[in-house]
Amino acid sequence: MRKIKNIEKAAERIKKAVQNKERIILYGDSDLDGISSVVILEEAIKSLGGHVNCAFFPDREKDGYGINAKALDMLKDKTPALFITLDLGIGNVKEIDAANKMGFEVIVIDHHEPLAGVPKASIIVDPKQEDDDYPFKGLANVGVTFNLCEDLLGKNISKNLKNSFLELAALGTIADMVPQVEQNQEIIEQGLRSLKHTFRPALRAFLDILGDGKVFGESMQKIISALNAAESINFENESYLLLTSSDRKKCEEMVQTLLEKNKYKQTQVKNIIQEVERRISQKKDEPVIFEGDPSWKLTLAGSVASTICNKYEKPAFIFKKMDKESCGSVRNPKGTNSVDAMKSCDRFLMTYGGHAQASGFRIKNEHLQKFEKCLNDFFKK
Ligand SMILES: [Mn+2]
Repeated sequence: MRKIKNIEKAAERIKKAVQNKERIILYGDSDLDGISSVVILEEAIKSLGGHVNCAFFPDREKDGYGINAKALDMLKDKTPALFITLDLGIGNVKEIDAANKMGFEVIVIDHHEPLAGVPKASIIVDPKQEDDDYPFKGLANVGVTFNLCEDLLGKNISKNLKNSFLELAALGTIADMVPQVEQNQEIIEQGLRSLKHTFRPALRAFLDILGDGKVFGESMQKIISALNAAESINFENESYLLLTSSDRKKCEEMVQTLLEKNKYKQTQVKNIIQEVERRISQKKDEPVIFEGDPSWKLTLAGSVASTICNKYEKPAFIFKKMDKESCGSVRNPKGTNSVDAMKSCDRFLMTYGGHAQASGFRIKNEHLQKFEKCLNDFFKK
């Protein structure tokens, strides 16, 4: 069977690090895809007898998406170490140069589109890298990581452990909104089947609180949005702490907190959507919806953009406008490509990246108008 490029290499390198008791740092994106990737890789490493020194999650709002200078600065006294990125990293050319200089060895596990150049990581696993001939390109990052964990543990993987990985892989895959076909479909089916009987205290707590174990319906969506509503503070993520906790009582408290937070988040999202709709109703009809505001939270931009994009069937660029820069999320209707659009306007951007249907960007405020026009021109074609 064909494998994702470099996945065996990455597994071998991680095994060696475990044997040699090297320090291992996991650095994941703060959404459920990134978090579930970190959790299952950490548990696979543990099951090999190894130990992860720290799991780090950037706050998208404060620190920005991906690897950033602040994180590297906080981690620099941990060198030498194996620095594994999950659900991010493929776009961090500069930051990975800096990490290399500090003495980290970087392994990138990602599923995002590579941009102009790939970073100088020691190993890159990303089904979307140019010379990867793995036939299925639609895996969520947790799907890629699940493949890696299977390679790491080989025949030693117990049925219970595998099922427990699949439960998180299913939730992360659904949360990341990748197409539910081929291996994604298998992961989701097997994972949800197992979820009903989960041993993981956090998921057990969710099912008990949300009631009657209707895993396939509403409860599951609530679990996903609650886990996605978690915040990363000082590079520590609430959902990660919850999913890795073995304290049943504590899990129940954390689940309640997250459910509350999510409710509040949903109200805020609704308010922003109303404001966006008010604004577009007063404008002339353009191919792209492009709206930002200083009061909008960046962490809500993705949800807002999704709803707007689905409703109006247009690319939606929703951003938080800060003092000098703006940062936002993009959602595109099927058949259009947000990354290609931004590539054609990249002279106005500081950074950008993601997938055809979902991506993000950062821009200097003085370029906002030119960027908007460039996008409209692109989609007029
Ligand atoms: Mn992802």
